[in-house]
Amino acid sequence: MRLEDLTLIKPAPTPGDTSWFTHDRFGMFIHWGLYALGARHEWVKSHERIPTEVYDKYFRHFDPDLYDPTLWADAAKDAGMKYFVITTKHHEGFCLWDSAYTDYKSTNTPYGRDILTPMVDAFRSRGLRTGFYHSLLDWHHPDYTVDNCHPMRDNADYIAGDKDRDLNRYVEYLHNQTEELLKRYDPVDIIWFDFSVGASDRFPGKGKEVWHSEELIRKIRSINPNIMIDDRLQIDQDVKTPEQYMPDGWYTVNGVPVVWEGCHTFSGSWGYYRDEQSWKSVDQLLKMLIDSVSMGGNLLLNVGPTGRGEFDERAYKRLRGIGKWMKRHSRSIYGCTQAPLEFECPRDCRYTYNPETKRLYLHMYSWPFGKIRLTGEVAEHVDYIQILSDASEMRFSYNAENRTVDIPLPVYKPLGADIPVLEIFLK
Ligand code: H79
Repeated sequence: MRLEDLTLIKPAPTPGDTSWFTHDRFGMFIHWGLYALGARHEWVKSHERIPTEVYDKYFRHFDPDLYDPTLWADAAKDAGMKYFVITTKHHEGFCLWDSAYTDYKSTNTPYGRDILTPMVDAFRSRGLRTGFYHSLLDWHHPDYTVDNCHPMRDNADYIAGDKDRDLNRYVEYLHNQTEELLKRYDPVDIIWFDFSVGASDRFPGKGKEVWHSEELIRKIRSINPNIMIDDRLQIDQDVKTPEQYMPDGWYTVNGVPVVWEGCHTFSGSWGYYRDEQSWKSVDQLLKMLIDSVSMGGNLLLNVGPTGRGEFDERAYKRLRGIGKWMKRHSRSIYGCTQAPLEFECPRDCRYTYNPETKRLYLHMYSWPFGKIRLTGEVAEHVDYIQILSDASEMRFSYNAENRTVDIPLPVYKPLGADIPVLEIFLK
């Protein structure tokens, strides 16, 4: 078959501009709010049923004296990330920017300053694109009614108070703040809402009717027609967002492959969690990135900064490890997607493919003994092979009768290639 005739999956078109996104592939999620002080999960208010008057201790003590977003932006850039998504507001309701619609914001804490503006400036100045995560849930707003995620879901008195709460006033606040953010920080590249709440036998859910999602999307596009909007307003827009699990193939909706981005944590929680011991290794994280791109998706990898405003050492260690690999291997990530369906991938390996340069990338998750063999259609297209980390030639022999390409390997894995990649130039 000719190279042009092979089957390359392209995701379904969307209303916004996803072209940069499916090229860049790798972004940094940042979860930062008052819960950094609790340091035991961003859902601590809900998990521990903490009333707002008690949770207020974090507001009164929020003073991240070491906050310097240029350090964060450098860390993201050095790790090879191309965009970032920051929690402008998480479920707790605390706002990182100087909103005209609330007093529950960073300027009114002991820190006394707007957090978002210097962050956006720092990341943009380093060439990263900007995304805003914005919580649909709000456990602080007086008009937000109780649902099955709410911290007061077991408090009968608080629940009784729902009769005086006007959820529409909250939704107006949500719309106003969204417009405020998108205008003040225009152009925002991604707006990442989270999430529509399911109904339970005790409480109704909250979805597209409650949020007035259609109207909200219209308002957003009137400010910025190209912006990417996620799927959690209960109306699919530009990107599907599998959270903390790996799809087993290209993410599909009704059988149609779509633009998708997996979001993952280093250690399980999103906000800073001091005592969490379940940190993933650099090797695991890199494989999650490679796996995602090999299935046509992106990876949004989360950092939860501390209450003093820093990424902790465990996060830095992983970001640096990822950056070390990305420095020599990002060519197998940026601009890449799933390989043509006709290509059979050798054992313990993952392909990614750059359709522009016509280069195929073979990621070797284990280093086999003696040789590696490409079989079938792919063997017909091999023009030249090198190890990506050092551009050292890999000689090979093509056998037309068996349709194989055999690539002899040294016994040892090449230095500096923790997950070795063969760059295969196709013809
Ligand atoms: O922001 C991060 C998470 O805090 C947020 N999404 C990412 C990006 C998120 N975490 N979990 N969820 C969204 C959905 C989980 C919801 C619940 Fe439950 C689990 C609701 C019902 C079961 C636990 C039990 C909390 C409330 C009841």
